[in-house]
Amino acid sequence: MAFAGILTDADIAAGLQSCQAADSFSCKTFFAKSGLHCKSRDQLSKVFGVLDQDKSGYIEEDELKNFLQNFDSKARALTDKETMEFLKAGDTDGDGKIGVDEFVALVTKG
Ligand SMILES: [Ca+2]
Repeated sequence: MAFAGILTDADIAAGLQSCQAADSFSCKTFFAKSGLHCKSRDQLSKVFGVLDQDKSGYIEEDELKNFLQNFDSKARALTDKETMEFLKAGDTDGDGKIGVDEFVALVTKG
């Protein structure tokens, strides 16, 4: 199943392949391998809507932990270390969660 009609199965497989081992996840690598980094703001807003599982308008720590499972239900959860690094990378205003603008900036920054 292609993710929100935005990524192909091959894109998703390439992204997941890059972070199979515990503590090997890098959001920058995942976004590059999956091709998310070159999607439009509209498309990334849709992706954000999927990742924001409780529709709070933010991606919180527990949602980051389950990030990979949005792409493949059999994927692993992120470790606490990976989750904190992901949050730190995206949370530029320091409120402890990632908003849509922060998400788009995080994904598309080279
Ligand atoms: Ca949320």
